[in-house]
Amino acid sequence: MQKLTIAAVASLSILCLSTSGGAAELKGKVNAVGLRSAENIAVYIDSVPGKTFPAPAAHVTVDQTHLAFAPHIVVIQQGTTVEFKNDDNVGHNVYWPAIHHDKKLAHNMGTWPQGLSKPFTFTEVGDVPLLCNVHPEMSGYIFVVPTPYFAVTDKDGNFLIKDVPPGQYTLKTSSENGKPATQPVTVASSTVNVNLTVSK
Ligand SMILES: [Cu+2]
Repeated sequence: MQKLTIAAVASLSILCLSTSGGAAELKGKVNAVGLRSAENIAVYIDSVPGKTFPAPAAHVTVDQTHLAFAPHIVVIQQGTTVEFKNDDNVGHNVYWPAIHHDKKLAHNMGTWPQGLSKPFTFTEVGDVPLLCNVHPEMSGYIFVVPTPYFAVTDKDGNFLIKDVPPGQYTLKTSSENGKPATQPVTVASSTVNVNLTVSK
């Protein structure tokens, strides 16, 4: 019985060591000035010196449902494949007029019916405004960021980025209506609190 307890304690401490591993979490709040809300703002670390990040294997789905893109805002790591899915009983189109204001990266995915999805792999970093040429009122956003260290703010502007290795970074924001903000941040081995201001 006692042996079992010791073994359990030992494995628990190994687990703690391996999950912390010197990594920390970045916890913060975005203060939105002149915006309707602080929700749906992408916050990300723009680079980790000396590190590159392989494209994630997992695909991300952007749905077209009830005549809207869902979720309205998606943040993905560079190289991620997005499955654009039509869940409405009308045909939808997906196109973007530019990526990060570069019109050469405009793309039209075409139009397809309910139940089908089409993949696209985003290799360029930047803001991707999503539109549907069947329904001009539909809009969405994909923010393609260069690292896996990103989050989206909740309705109160809070965000949490987990498992960040120690170092000095630049934290950046992207949002539908706000100007991009940057903030230097030093991450040690515990929770780091950071506040950012995003203005219109
Ligand atoms: Cu549509």
